[in-house]
Amino acid sequence: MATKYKLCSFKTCPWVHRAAIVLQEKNIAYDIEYIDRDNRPEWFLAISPHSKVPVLIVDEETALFESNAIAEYLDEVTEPRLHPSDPLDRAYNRAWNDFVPVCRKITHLTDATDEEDLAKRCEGVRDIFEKLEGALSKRDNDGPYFNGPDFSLTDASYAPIFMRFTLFDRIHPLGLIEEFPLLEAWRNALMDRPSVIAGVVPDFEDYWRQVLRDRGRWAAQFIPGAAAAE
Ligand SMILES: N[C@@H](CCC(=O)N[C@@H](CS)C(=O)NCC(=O)O)C(=O)O
Repeated sequence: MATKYKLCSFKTCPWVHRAAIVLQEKNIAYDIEYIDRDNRPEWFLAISPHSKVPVLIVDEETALFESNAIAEYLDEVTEPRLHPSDPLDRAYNRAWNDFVPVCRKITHLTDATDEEDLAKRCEGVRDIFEKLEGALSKRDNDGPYFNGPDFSLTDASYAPIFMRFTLFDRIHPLGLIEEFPLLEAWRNALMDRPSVIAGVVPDFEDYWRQVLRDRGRWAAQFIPGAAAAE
């Protein structure tokens, strides 16, 4: 019998998005349950040691937490393998996957309180972009993905971050990613990938904007029609 998977999620969570992309890439059927971030149910708190999503419930029995562990598990049990087959390449990819938490600075652009704060945050993002551009420049191929023509777990790790960056950049263009041509091409390829699109709710961009408004973020003023809606 096929293994049953249920993904516990918040709609905007980039870490859940990473797990969903891997499920999509492998054509694995799964249920998804969205829980209320501000009112997490008892059953969820009982299975998530740090009370965070994602949790992947396997066969209604084992609760896997941590998006990286979930992605690696799914990669081991279902073809096509997304991690490179060469051990050194695989370790190198894992190392860059471990760099993803540093990239939270990119998604936290939404926390900017004014233009000055945003400019400071952009400096941090530029520093990360420089490092990623450096990694991409070491490829001996034309991409477009992290390792080249084949989509990998590392692409699944970074796609959620770049999607959120892109949504921010659309409401308040920063002119930042354009400084890094390899990174921009990688971002564009990730944004077009069907698994990346299918890994979030339909109308995710509208939902993301709504959350920005609901949380009263400074940047919400840049959403087209924001002033008229007030
Ligand atoms: N390292 C974790 C991070 C997961 C994470 O931070 N999830 C956020 C949602 S995007 C969360 O559940 N936050 C709730 C909280 O911090 O209380 C992973 O990769 O799965």
